[in-house]
Amino acid sequence: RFGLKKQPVSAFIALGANLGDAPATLRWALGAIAALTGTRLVRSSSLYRSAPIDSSGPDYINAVAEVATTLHAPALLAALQQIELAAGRERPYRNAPRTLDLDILLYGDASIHSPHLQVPHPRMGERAFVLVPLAEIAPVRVSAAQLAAVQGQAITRLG
Ligand code: PH2
Ligand code: MG
Ligand code: MG
Repeated sequence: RFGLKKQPVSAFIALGANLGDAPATLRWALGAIAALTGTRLVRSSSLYRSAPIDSSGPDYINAVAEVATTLHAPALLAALQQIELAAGRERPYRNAPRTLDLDILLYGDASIHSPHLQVPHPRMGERAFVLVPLAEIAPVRVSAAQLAAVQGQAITRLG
């Protein structure tokens, strides 16, 4: 209605890269996310380094960012895919090494089960490279049991 603005939703985005200058690409991507229409970057985690999980190639650099956005989830996904493409993302096969991967982890408290978008991200609970940076910026979103379940996966916070 006239005079009322859409309420922003808090969403968490996982960033990952293991080709090219991954730290530089992740920093660039955070700026590109912050510049999206109707979207504010609330906070972002440190950068982390870890070995590929169910993937190959060089070590990954990962981070997690929280945004407040008025974009609905499919529009946010489309915008993130545009940023991936701008970073030279190619998809030769599933879990191939990549210049940039941007995944929606959480979108408010929504449960989304469409062919192209599943939220919460179905594998986030199995991955230290998601849970550790998420716990850094949103400790209430990650339980001690979840962190314990991935403690065998080595992950290094970059200075
Ligand atoms: N992403 C994957 C598969 N494996 N491993 C690490 N360490 N970091 C990732 O971002 C990652 C992965 C699929 O998106
Ligand atoms: Mg991914
Ligand atoms: Mg992805």
